[in-house]
Amino acid sequence: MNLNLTHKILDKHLVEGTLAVGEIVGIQVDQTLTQDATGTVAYLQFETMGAEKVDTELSVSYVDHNTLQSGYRNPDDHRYLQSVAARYGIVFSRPGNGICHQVHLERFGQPGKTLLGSDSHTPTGGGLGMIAIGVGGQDVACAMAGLPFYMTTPEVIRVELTGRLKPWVTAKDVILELLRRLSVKGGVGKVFEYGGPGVETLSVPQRATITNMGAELGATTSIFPSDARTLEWLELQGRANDFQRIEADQDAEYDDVVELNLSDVEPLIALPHSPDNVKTVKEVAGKKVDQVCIGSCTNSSLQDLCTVGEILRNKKVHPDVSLGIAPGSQQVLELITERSILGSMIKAGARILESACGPCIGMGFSPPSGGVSLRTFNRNFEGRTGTADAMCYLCSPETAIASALRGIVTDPRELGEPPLVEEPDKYPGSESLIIYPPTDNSDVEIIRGPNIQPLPQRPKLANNLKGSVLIKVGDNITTDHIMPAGSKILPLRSNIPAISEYVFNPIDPKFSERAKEKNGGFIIGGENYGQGSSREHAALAPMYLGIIAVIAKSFARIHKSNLINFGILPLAFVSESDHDRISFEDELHIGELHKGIETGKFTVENLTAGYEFTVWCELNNKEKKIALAGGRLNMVK
Ligand code: MIC
Ligand code: SF4
Repeated sequence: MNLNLTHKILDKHLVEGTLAVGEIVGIQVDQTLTQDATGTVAYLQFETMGAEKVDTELSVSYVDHNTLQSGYRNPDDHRYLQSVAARYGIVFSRPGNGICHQVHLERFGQPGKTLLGSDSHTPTGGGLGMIAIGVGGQDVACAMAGLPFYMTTPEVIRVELTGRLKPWVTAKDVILELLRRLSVKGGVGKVFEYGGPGVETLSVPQRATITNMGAELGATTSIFPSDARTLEWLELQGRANDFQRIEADQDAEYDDVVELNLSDVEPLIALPHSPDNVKTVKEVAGKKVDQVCIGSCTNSSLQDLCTVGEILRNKKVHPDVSLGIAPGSQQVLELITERSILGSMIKAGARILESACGPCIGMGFSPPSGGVSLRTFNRNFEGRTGTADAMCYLCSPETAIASALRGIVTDPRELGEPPLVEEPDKYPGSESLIIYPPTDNSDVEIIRGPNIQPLPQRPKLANNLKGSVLIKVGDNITTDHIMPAGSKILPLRSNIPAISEYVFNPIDPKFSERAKEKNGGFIIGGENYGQGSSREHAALAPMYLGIIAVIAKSFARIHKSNLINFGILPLAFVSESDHDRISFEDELHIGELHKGIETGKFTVENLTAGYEFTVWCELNNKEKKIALAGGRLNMVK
């Protein structure tokens, strides 16, 4: 046998197709997760499928993104989610219980299983040896209804780890090193499978930091083998029964190999405004810092917070820095309280935030105008902090806290000996905020508040499309540009007409108005269009505004399938120079669309400038049907 770990797990779950790079395969999904910001739409779609109960081994609905509850909207959403969970046999993790990925790692993840989540950082589960993939809510809804998940078989890249991390160098620096080398597009169509002698030097939470931020590489997912360290973690969590040893065969085959000597990694930091804009901390040292945030699904484990708390012991945060700390889960919060870590943080002057996504998604704790914010998070896209001109840097908790103490970007190695953080004898179950569904769900009523609006629909695909270019954007446009989040907009996630007012708001506040005036039209994009989150709203709201097609140089994986699922054609330029030729407000016409869906080729007439160009859209048979139906919901119905 010469199977790599990825193929071993996929093979066991294969229900359709063959595992050959580029081929479409159908995978059986063991577990699903949703979070509140994507969950309401996912469950609204699930409801229309008419299933009696979820058809998975485990489905969990987390509330972690929008926990501010300013006004009735969020609590309405939470109540809807809780009632849907009880109705359909889904475990419900209440607000305050923690960030979905951290809690899932602690309580539910299992080596060798498949997990589909309506959040792009679902690959965190890869730290436990799972195939964990982030997708749009509609894919999760289908998986909950027992349908397979269809995907293009990715390449499998072996990341050969050797050596051992030096003191003060962390898992965060490892993934920043990969982002520095490979860029935010470097992982598109790939799975990063970690192996080699360096693996056993990393704990499960460290591995999870690395697989979590594999999302920033654009990867389909990332995975570590399940070994003695995995067993150790599951035993501490009281879940040894969930353990299964699973690793690649000795002579496993890979599509490519990346070598990484852990001993060579240095403390690194990503500069504004992209996670791949990486420099060594030394190069940036001395820069004045206004704010430091510790937390997020990347770096909020017990180990991370204990390290931070120990460094802070008997010290004081610099007077010019505001330090916010959000523990990743109730379990972490419970343990740092017991171990007097929380006390040392409070005494040092930290502001303790709720166990939730919080500042990572712009839900409070925004930096001041032009402020420098150092965050242990995974994304530093422009405006994501909630302050349009803030400068957001991404680094390890060690670098962040050293900088919080000194008031300037500081290499943590200047702090002397690193603190010793011991594992507890046992992690507490911490299930007071978890609600298991009742066995008899027959009289559970689904509760909808006025914020829960029905989903808009799109008619079948017409054979001719005409419209004007409503916006033309460059490379690496993120879903945060297309459909921003933050405390003002996030509460509108269950109300598509209301949220659609904010499409492209950070780059063109008049976009929505113009789209409505013109009855829709085209979006022109550059490379890696739609990178970042899994939010379907970045497709659903443009669909509501009448967007017919996005014509771009290339697309990010999750966003591309969200576009198809909501009846928007993701068309790619055949010749990149056609991107340069096209102008804002040009009138475009595409004829013979139905034939184009079949052949993958379309001719676009630029009626304003008087020329034609070719675009392509390679769809598998299922996607062709979805595109013709005007979206997946129409088809499933
Ligand atoms: C993010 O980190 O961008 C989010 C918020 O978690 C998104 C999901 C969302 O927009 O609700 C993601 O990563 O998919
Ligand atoms: Fe939440 Fe941030 Fe993680 Fe997204 S990246 S799940 S917003 S903590």
